[in-house]
Amino acid sequence: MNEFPVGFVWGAGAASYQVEGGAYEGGRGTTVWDVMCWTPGKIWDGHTGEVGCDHYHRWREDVQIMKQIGLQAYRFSIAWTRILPSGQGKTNAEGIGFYDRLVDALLEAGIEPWVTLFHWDYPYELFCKGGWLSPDSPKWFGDYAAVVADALSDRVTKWMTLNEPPCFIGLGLQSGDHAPGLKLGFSEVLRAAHNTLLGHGLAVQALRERCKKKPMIGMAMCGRVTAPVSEDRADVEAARSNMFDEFGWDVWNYALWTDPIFFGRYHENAIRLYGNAMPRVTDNDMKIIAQPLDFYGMNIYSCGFVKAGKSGRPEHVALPVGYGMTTMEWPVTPEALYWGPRFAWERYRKPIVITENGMSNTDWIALDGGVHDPQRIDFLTRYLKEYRRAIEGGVQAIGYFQWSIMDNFEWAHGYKRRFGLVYVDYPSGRRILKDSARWYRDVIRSNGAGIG
Ligand code: IFM
Repeated sequence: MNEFPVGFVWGAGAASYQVEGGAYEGGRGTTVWDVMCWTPGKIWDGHTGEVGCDHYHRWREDVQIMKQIGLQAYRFSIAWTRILPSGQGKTNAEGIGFYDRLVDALLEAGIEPWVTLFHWDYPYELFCKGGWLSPDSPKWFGDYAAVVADALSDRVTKWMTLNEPPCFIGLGLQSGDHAPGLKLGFSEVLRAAHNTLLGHGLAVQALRERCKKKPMIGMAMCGRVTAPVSEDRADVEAARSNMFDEFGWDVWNYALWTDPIFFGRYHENAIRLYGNAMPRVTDNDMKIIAQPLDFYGMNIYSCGFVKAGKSGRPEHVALPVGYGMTTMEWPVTPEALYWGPRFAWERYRKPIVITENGMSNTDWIALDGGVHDPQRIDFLTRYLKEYRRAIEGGVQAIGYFQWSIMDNFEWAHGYKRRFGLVYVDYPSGRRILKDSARWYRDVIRSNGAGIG
């Protein structure tokens, strides 16, 4: 198989706080990321998302660029506080109007909108009321989902509830590297995690109840992908076990999140290890969380490797000295896009969508005026080949979203990391297609055959 399956979706993504800018315009309410950026020393070089890529003003041009690249789908997130400036209560017509126009322009350009409800820009007013720790937080999120469904579901049919809960809970509430910058104890971290799962469930219910067109619903999850050092059965089982059965005092195990969603229960190893730190869970909670989903969105950038140790337990295997890495200092491990989808498919039997994959690179404008990024082309080619191998091996996978359509605000790293297919010259706002954007256009045109 050279091509990907018929109907496979090729897209790229971005998130509201990372690209929009217009932070004080259109009635948008304050978010925890605004506050994080105002806090000295939190973000590299004092950068903020106040202007971002100025997508809030340049969205028409951006849609045309997406069209030029031939994107079939664009994954973007809604800024909760553009819709509900306080996070709940009064809606903001101007904010809804922004996404209304964006959705219309995308459809007009033949690009399908894939909407993420929450990609980390949590309403500051709700944070002050307890944020994800509040027992009311699931309802706040569910109510917000209902408002968005009412506004956009006559045209939008692809939905993701949460983007990467391990990040906004783990980095936001446990390590404090991301907004809101808290360092909570583990039982509170788990309580907040449980509330996000409940919020996810209520949002799915709201979408199913209110969408005017039949929705396809998933979320965009991340976690620790593990690959075996060989295809030996014992190594493969060790890797699978490491990915789903090994828990630490953090939130990076996929199963912590998606076992409740797909199986309606927490993993027994988590329950055993965390003991009294586990949240009090009712049967009704699990009914809410385990809403049927249509796809499993995975954001995958790299993986670790294990082998079967003497006791049969997974043993970590270090990468060779001098291994390739991106400017995020993430290892270049294309196997992640084989083993991640394969293990997830085998465990949950839900169609996979790679909702993020890409790399940050040392891109700049060359003397000839172009932006040449052969590393990104090589990186994406390697990863896509592994994804195709997984599909050939029987994994049901229905889409791929490159991260990101354009360079953007990379959270605590500010603008120092460039992930885009499109280069953004921040002082002028000028967009320049990188070589990888043209390469991706050919990949899309050939339904993946172009990767060789
Ligand atoms: O930029 C982020 C994105 O917001 C969430 N997933 C990982 C990307 C790269 O760090």
